[in-house]
Amino acid sequence: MSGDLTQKVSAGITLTLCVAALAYYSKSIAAWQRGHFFESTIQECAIKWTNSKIVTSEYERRDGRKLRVPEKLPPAVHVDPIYPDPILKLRPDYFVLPILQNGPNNQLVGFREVIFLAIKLNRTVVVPLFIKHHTDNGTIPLVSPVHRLQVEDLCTFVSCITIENFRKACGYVLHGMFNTRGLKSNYGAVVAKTNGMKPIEPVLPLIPPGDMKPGTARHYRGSEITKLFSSEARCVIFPRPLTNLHPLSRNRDMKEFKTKRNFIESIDDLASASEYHLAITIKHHTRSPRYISDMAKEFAKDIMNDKPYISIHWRYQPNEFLQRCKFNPDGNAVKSKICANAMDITPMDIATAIEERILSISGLPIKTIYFATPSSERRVLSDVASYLYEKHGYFTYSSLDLIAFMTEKFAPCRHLQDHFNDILSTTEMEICTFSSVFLGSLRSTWSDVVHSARHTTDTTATSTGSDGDIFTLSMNAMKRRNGDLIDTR
Ligand SMILES: Nc1nc2c(ncn2[C@@H]2O[C@H](COP(=O)(O)OP(=O)(O)O)[C@@H](O)[C@H]2O)c(=O)[nH]1
Ligand SMILES: [Mg+2]
Repeated sequence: MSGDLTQKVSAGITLTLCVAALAYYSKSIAAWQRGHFFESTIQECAIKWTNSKIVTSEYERRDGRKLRVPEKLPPAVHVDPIYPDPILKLRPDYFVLPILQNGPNNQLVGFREVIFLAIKLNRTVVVPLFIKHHTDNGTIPLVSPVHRLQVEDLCTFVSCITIENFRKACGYVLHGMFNTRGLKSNYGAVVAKTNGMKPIEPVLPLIPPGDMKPGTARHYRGSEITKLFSSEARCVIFPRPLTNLHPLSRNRDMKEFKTKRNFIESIDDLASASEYHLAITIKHHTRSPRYISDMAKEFAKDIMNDKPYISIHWRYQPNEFLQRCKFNPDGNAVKSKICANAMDITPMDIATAIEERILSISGLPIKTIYFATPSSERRVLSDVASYLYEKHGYFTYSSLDLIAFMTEKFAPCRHLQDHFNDILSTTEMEICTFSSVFLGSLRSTWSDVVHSARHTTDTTATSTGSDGDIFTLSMNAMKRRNGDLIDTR
């Protein structure tokens, strides 16, 4: 039956592609008959992904161009924020530039931390460079911020400038670096160089001063930010932000928030807001780009027939994610649990976990599944899908369907094709965000970002009360199968 399902899925994809090709060619023949073949075949990209304020070439550097520091440094000039009248207007001549690292969702989580800090320190946020995931090789390594967030949503909330205006506003000089990590002493100078700027001193001054142990990160609370990081240095970088800041790394209170749904909407709100409240508002304003959300909604409507669906994220590829099992110097308990069990979980265990969750939801007849996973895990996906189809007639969709959908949509969009995998992953995250129920992968930021988006997005479809973690559910199914766990269902 596994073969049947695979055949069914590929037959579906082939059919979709054939219909698309037929539609395309019949249009072309009609155009040729009308005598204007050439004009009509050059289709316009219908996806509205651009933002007129963001110059793609400044963020993607497609030609591999290295930025040069001007020989004679021009004086610093005043620059306006990207949107002139944001809700939270911050000092226009003090800045913080995040230097992002790791995978796309680590970058997003880190960026949120810097926004929090910028608001507390009253500094304009520099919209930073975003990097592609290391598995996304062979493509341009940088991706414009317009493919990672809805820049307008962020920059009408808080003062932002672009990276090229940051250089101009700083006279091409960096003045300091927040001292949040134990880094090599030349780190600041290297960052300055890659951004076409100069450090004010050969070793960029640290804020606060003092050496940190190599490889360590500073953890701090919101209430400590002003004391630690206030400075007269105007143009400052924040190296490799991630989860240093306490309130942003917690997902608690989410349920309470869902019912209140009161974001910070004015500078007066900010004065009385809790740190948690600010953190959640920042998450709300750093959601995925609207064109990607729209594409996810269209996929759910047109391809998954607008049915209520459960989404799953399975992230445990042996050759990538589980490689981090080699490094667990602190003996982190959650990580140890994943490393000890992930390889023994079978597709049948995952299918059992999904089946049990679907059957436990009363009042919502779910028969449709979206299974998100990196491409190397498609075998797991196909076995899970066949089991659930055979036993219950549940129909599983996955990136295979989404790829076919996006390939057709992106045919006239040359620029988007260059970022296909990056956009594919974000679109899958959006499909999970809008699902009725979501089962994510423990210790994956991809899943964590989806969990928080489900709480900070306006949608009626989501019912976060039944959300959970597919790893623990599958591990329990495995333990019951092995007789290591008493069946208490
Ligand atoms: N298309 C797709 N890509 C995935 C999926 N899960 C992980 N990836 C890939 O792995 C990257 C996730 O890295 P990151 O954002 O750092 O999250 P984390 O590694 O799960 O904590 C994504 O950018 C994708 O390239 C998935 O379900 N679908
Ligand atoms: Mg990662």
